[in-house]
Amino acid sequence: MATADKVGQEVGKVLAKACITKDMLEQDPCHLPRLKSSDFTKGLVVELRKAHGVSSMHLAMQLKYLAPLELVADIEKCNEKSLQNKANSVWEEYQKLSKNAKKHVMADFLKAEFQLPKPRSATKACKLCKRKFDEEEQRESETNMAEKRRADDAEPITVQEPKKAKSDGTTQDDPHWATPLSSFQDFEMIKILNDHPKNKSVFVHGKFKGHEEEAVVILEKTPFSEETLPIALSGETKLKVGLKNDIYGNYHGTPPAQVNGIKVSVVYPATHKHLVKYSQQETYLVQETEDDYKNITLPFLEAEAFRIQWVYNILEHKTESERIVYEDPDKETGFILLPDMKWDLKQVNDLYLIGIVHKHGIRSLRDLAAEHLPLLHNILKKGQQAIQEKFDIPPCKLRIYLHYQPSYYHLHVHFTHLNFDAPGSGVERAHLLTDVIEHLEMMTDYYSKKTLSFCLRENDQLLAEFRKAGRVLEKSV
Ligand code: M7G
Repeated sequence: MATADKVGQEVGKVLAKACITKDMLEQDPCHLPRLKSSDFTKGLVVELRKAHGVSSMHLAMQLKYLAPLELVADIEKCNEKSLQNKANSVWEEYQKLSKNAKKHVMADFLKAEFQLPKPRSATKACKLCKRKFDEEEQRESETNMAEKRRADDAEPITVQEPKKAKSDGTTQDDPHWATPLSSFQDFEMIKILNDHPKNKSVFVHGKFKGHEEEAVVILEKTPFSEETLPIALSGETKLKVGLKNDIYGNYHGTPPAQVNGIKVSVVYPATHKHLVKYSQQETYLVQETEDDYKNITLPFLEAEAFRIQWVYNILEHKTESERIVYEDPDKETGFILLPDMKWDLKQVNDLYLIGIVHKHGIRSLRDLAAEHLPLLHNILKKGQQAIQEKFDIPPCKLRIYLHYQPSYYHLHVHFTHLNFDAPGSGVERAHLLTDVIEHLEMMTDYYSKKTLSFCLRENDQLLAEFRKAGRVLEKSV
């Protein structure tokens, strides 16, 4: 609640000054009209950032959506490295609060009397923010110093550092696909890879005109949320009658854009493995013994595993740092807890977070032994605590598990809401963290010895390897 209080006070003050109404907060800010300049003084955002540190920066970003265009330009020029990234996350920050916390924010907001904040040094109420701000400033200045040192140390003839080639053939210099998309203009659909009418999602293979790289796009209709229902059930939703018979009616409804969003995930450039992963295929259950792992799986995944650069980016705070829900930085037992790519953070009943361990070299469940128990206990306990604090969800409403096989071979734990039928939470793939802990407590080499079952798909190369070794039960014996 302490966090919600803090957010409440800050949001309240700033929003009141910016003349942002309760209604506006309940809508997706991208759809709102911008405020008039006079409502919003130039420099306010910067002042707030100085005064309150990181959490005000989040606020600033929310305001960015509402602010007059010239101020937006100003915010963008702020020269704060992480400012742009945070911009995209600020709305999520507010959305992530529990219903109660949101009410809190609102209450503070409605009764707020605006006062320009005192200078940072005089701010007592925001010690935490100030500390974060100081740390961030220090980190930035260290990075700048390091960059400067590198430049100073460079051979005089080297004007620029040589561009490093990445494994996908592009260079470090901003490949075209590094820019976030703003629409699907120029997208050319090649094929529907898979279609899930039940989940209301579709997986599409395509390309962008003029570019060679392939893309996988996943479109998914999102669940309704209590907060947006009043908009969906208002005069703004147009209804076209399909059938009316006595007391029964069917309609085709067209709700306003802000409650009509879909979740869009894009893998671009997508590799052949991604296309296989997202394609519809027959699946087969295999039982992997200790020997199968050593002779078939391990050599295969050493050669073939998915790139895990995205994991290192998260662990090194290069990407998604503003989305981190909790971090324990300990090198042995620490981890980062953050929203899974699959969760849009719009509602907690499909909550999906992942805890990624700081320690390198633990590929999967198979590598776990009793020596990892402190790490696993820590993830379980601190993960539960963080989710309770942040989202008001108790441990008894969480499904906490590891996948075997995972797609990415750097140990991570899935945290999903019990009410959510998350993909991959079935018995052939999910292993409850509490069970894993207990098994290791009983027997340290449990997971290197145990025969583990999992599904493989028709086009999966690993299935071919199991078939080659005669290890797929195609007929009953
Ligand atoms: P997994 O068990 O290795 O494979 O889980 P799965 O994807 O087949 O389930 C990896 C988890 O990481 C999945 O739940 C992914 O949705 C999630 N994930 C994958 N990527 C590339 C990202 C990412 O870039 N950011 C975040 N936050 N989550 C990701």
